[in-house]
Amino acid sequence: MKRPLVAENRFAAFALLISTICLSLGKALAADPLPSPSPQQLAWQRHEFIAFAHFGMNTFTDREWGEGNEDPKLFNPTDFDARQWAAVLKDSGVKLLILTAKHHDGFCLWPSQFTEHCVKNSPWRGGKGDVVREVVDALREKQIRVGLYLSPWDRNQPTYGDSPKYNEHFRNQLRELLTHYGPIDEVWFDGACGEGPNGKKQEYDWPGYYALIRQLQPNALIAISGPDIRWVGNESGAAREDESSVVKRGDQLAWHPAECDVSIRPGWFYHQSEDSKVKSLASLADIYFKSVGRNSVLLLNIPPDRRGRIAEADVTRLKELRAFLDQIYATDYIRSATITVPSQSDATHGENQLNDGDLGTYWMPAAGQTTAQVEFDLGQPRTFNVARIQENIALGERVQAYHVEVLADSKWRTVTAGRVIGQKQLRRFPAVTAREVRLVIDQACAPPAISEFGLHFND
Ligand code: FUL
Repeated sequence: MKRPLVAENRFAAFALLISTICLSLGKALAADPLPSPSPQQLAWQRHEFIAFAHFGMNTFTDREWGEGNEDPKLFNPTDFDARQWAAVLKDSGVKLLILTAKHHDGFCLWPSQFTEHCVKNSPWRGGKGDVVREVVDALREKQIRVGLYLSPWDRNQPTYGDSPKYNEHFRNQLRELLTHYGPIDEVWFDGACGEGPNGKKQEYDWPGYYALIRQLQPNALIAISGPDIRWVGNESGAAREDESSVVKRGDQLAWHPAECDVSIRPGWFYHQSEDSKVKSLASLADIYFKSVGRNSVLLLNIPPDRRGRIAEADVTRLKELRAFLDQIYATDYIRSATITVPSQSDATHGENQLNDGDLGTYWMPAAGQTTAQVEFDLGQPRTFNVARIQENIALGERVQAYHVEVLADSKWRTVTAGRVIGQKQLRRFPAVTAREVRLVIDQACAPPAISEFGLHFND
């Protein structure tokens, strides 16, 4: 139902994504400087798992898209508790939360001086409340980073469609959000651009919005309809195999990592009727493998309910997910393996850095080699079905083809193979029992820099 109006920009981003090319570049890429992340993009990619909270007028009207003419008095959470959100997120391993400060209906969760359509005219906290403030404070107490969703499409604002006027209004709102709440790490722009009053078409001033963000919050990443983080192209939480952070923009290559947004429930907002439709653990685990495990960031939406709390069903499922992930990562047969390299490793980037648990250190073959192999002796036969491979993406995505082999019945056989590694690959395959394992880099556009390798068992 949201498809027809979902951003032109999101589809433009998708077209761009289709032309993702790191791998097909082969030698050409080696000649060019290798794209690599900004320090902010690098930190963000290493978060791996972040969350969305869709909360606002729609929570109280039981809708997904409001019309913009809702009475602000309808917004009235009965037991609002941002600390409960922060505690649940912390326990789940979420590193950043993006709050819908304003969705398409235009209702603002902070007391904006530029509109009456906001919390100050609601009965909640006697009209003195500020959801953004409470959420930001609760997140910071738990060292969770903050992102904000500010919908450019605004169905309430009378100036919408009167392009210069609305652009000014939108910049005013951005300025409020980016100056009153401390450091903001991600600004999330959906590109939806519905009709204004009398069929007027709003032209968004994207360059102006970006310039203001850069000025006020130079460390904030601008996502989706923005230059720093791209939409993966679907809302089901699945990246493609070999999803790359390197995309083609005109004649140039750029670093534009993928974010997989998906809701824990069918809708983006809370609906009591969906309490029994919270995604199963199996489905969330699959999403995790297909997003985090495919070199992308998982942005999981967890919509608070009408009390202003994360509902019990969601809390339970998040606990299950955390336990599942902890159990997978807890056993890593490479941690105690003996590692050897048939040819030589680089003098400062030896093979023992592959299992030190530190993403900043890495193994690199000697003498500028772009193919290489590393062997692991697990000490005794072990049963595993997940290989974890991580590049040091601070140096770009270098690997263009790799595979993992195991020695079983005196024969080496390939259990998984791929092209992109990037921040993290979690490669699933039928369980195999073996003592000797090899990671083979078949092709790379520069000497490969592999941070970590792991072997796990997914029950
Ligand atoms: C979409 C919006 O239209 C949905 O309501 C939701 O906010 C989703 C994350 O982005 O484009």
